[in-house]
This record gives sequence, structure tokens and C-alpha cells, in this order.
Amino acid sequence: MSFPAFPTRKLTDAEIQQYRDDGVIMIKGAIDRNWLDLIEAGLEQGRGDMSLLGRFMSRKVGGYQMDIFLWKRIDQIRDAIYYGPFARWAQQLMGAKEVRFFYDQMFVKEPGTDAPTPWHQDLSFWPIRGEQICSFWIPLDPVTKENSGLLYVRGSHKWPQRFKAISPDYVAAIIDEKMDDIPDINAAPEKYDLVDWNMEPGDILMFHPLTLHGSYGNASRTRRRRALALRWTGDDVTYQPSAKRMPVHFRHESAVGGPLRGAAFPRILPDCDPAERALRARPEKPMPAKMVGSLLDNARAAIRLKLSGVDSRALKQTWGKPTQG
Ligand SMILES: O=C(O)CCC(=O)C(=O)O
Repeated sequence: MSFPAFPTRKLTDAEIQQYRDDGVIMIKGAIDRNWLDLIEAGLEQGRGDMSLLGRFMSRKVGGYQMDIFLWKRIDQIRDAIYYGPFARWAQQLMGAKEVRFFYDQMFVKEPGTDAPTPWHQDLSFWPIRGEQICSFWIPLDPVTKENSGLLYVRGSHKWPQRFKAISPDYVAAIIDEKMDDIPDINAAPEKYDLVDWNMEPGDILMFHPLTLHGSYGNASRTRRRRALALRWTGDDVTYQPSAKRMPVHFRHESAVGGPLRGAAFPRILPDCDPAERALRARPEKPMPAKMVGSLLDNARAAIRLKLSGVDSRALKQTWGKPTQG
């Protein structure tokens, strides 16, 4: 068997066209049980042993557990990324030759948590730019709108606006006050082409980094909602950090304005870079100096936003209980 594994099937031309038109597609029954079990085992390990960053991200929002870069410390997640079928799908979807892994993110909402994921575009706060970027969202539990299935604004990846990045914990450091305010979509849903799916474990969402998306809290009393997002980049992507974009706390050699390079963003296709992979032989921790730098940036950003009249509380959105249908 060769790795990364080949998916159960290729994406059809119609699915790729739909991704280009709508900015999101849902593929039913895409993931074999063995890969799903591997991811679930890794995610459960991550839930029980959160990183410092994850604890920081999850501190303000009761019942909403988030963490990133799990693959740096959890073998099952790393193996799913290096050996699973995901990189080949990303390659086909993006039409790319080279595929690099950008990062993973865990999103878990406990039953009864009312914490939404505010509407946002991912690319507005990512430290990369390019056309060939996509995310896969992999639920480990059955999801509906009631227990926090994702919602998308169809076609919004083609809108000209770049919206202020509103994260679930309202992190000031990634809010760029020069960007547009996100409209209060749920206050006037009839104005938007909203789309969502009921999903089962094994289904996968593939979406463009500019497609507006978000989710309600988990109104179910019994059903936890666990998901892992995997982010991929292709040939044209460059490293474009800024004080108002998500910091990367792991080692890499990408020059500003240049292609992604190094072990934080490992190359998976057309083949692995042995030097990058060797660096992941042992679990890796984020660099403490970079973490402290991020905390200071965040404090400075909160002051800057207040002084410039952007109060992060004013950016809160209408998210009541989901309406069915
Ligand atoms: O799971 C969620 O509620 C949020 C997912 C998300 O925003 C993402 O994967 O980019």
C-alpha cells in the first residue's frame, strides 16, 4: 500500500465545480471507519490532555473546547495527516501539485452549551495568502443544526469584503479594525443563501477559506458534538504574517512573502520531506518565547481596539436557538 492512502473514490467534476461555485461541499460516507477511529482516538487524547494554548482558547466559553496543532503531540492525528486519504482529496480539490498541511483544530461542544461559533472567514486572520487553500471539517458524532452543525453562506467566498475575524473567544489580536464589519446574518437570514447539512461520522465538509461559516451552540441535552478540522495548502500559498493574524508557535523556515517551508507546515504530496518528518519524531511543544509574545500582542491589540473605538463586545452577533428547516 502506498501512502498517503488513496480515498475511497475521487471527487467528481460536478463536486469540484460545486466547491468552486458555492465555496463548500459535503461528501457523504467519504471516510473509512479505520481512519475515523484513528482520528477519534487522537481527538479523545487531545480532549483529555489539552495544550496550554488550547486551555487559553477555551477559557472564556463554557462547554466549548478548542485546541490547535494537535498533530504535533498526538501520534494518531499525525498519522491521519501523513498517511490518511485527506491530502489526496485536498490535492484534487485545489488542483495542486504540492500539498502542505497547514494546521488542525479541534472543536468540541458539550450538550447544552450555548456558545456559538460566530460567523467568520478563516483567511482574514490566517498568516498565509493564496488561492489553493482549503479546510476539511470531520465530525465524530452525528450533527444537525440543533447540536451545532456548521452553517455556511453559499458563494460568500466570492464576495469582495474581508471581514473582521471574530473568534469564539473574541481574541483581540486577530481583529483588524481596517476590515469590514460582519453583517448580523442571523438577524436577517432571509437576505442570505444559507446552507447546512445533517451529517454522520464518515461524512466530510470541504470548504474554501473565505466562505463565511459559523454554528449555533449545542442545544441537544444528550449529544456532544466533536469535530476535527484539517487545513491544507497548495502551490501558490505564501507566508504573510502580521501582528493582526494568527501567530504560529512552532518552528518553520518560511520567509515572509515566500512559500511555506519547514516542519510546522509539512509537505505531504507529492512526497514527504524526510527532514521535516524527522523533526516530528518526538512530540513537539510550542516555543515559550513565541507564546509569551502572543499574549503581549493580544493585550496590546485589546488596548488598540478600544482606543480606535472598536469594542469587541460590539462585534457580538445574534445567535439564539437554531430554527429547524
Ligand atoms: O466547529 C465549529 O463550530 C467551527 C469550525 C470552524 O470554524 C472551522 O473549521 O473553520
